[in-house]
Amino acid sequence: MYGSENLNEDSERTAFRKTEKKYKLYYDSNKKKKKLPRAVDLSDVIDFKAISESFVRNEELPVGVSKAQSRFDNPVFCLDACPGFYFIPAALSIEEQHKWIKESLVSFPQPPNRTNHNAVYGPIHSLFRAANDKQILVEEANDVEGDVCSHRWASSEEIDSSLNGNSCKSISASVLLRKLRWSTLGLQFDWSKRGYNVSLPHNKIPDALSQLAKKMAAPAMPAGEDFQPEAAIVNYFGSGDMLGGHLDDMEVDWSKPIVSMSLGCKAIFLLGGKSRNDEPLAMFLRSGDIVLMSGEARERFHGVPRIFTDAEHAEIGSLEKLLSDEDDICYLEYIKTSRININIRQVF
Ligand SMILES: O=C(O)CCC(=O)C(=O)O
Repeated sequence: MYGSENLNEDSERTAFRKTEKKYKLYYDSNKKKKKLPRAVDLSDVIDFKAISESFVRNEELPVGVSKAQSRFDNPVFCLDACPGFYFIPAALSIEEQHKWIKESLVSFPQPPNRTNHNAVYGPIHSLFRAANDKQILVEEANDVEGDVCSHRWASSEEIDSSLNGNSCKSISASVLLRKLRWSTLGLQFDWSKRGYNVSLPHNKIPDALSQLAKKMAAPAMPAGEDFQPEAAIVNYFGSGDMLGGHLDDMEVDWSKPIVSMSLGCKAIFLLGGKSRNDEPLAMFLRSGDIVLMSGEARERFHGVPRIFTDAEHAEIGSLEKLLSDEDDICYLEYIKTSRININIRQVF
């Protein structure tokens, strides 16, 4: 999945790649050499919020969109041409969004959960707190084998005084937080092997997340079966970040959905076909939306070419209001320019 941005010449020419390029964030410079985001035509992007509002008003749906059976208050939509794909607009309340943003920043990247930083720095504890305290990660010493370094958090004053000018490798927690791209919960996914490594130490998916995923998975579940959340990948996007087209095919039973929740800035999601040559549909994902992909939909390439961090398009006004307390400013500062996706999976 990650690394799929490293594309060869052939994949550069596929319909999926062309659509990714259409929506990706590019900058142009104006006469004063100021970088400005290039305008993009969003008229083809499916807007399930608008569809939902018009459905609630007059029970009308655009051609190709249907309402699925569900016990939720909010309507659940499907696309007639994409069996197994479900979209639940505004599935999470603003309070739930707040809770999961906080968890995604504070507890989900905590060891034994792995993050993209593991490969370089080993396990890192308390990254979010360290970023808020303006701490710096310093390399202490190589271990006996000489290939694993231990690290600790230090303040800049400590570095200036106690390290006495000795050069040592260091990086600020705020840079590491900005570069946090994923963390994995429950059974740990091994990106190098593109599979789950059940021998890696792990905690179970937190109970509240598991309960939420079970409830949200219901519209896509085979009759009489219960969703068993065993693993989750948390993706963190900053401005300019994208998730290239990929398939999630490492789970055993594709009849079970992937439950995918969006938090923070609005994004564009591309839902393609079984080949990268199939032209994908583009749709907006907003904070609180949930997507389910099960059955045939599991065989479709999908990705996120862009997030919107400008005030007009990010659409996080209600979150901004909720996070205006002093205690929450740190979350607001992060989420104002970021998006988090938590996708929960049954592995076996
Ligand atoms: O960020 C998203 O909404 C999609 C995430 C995704 O496709 C994945 O992690 O497999």
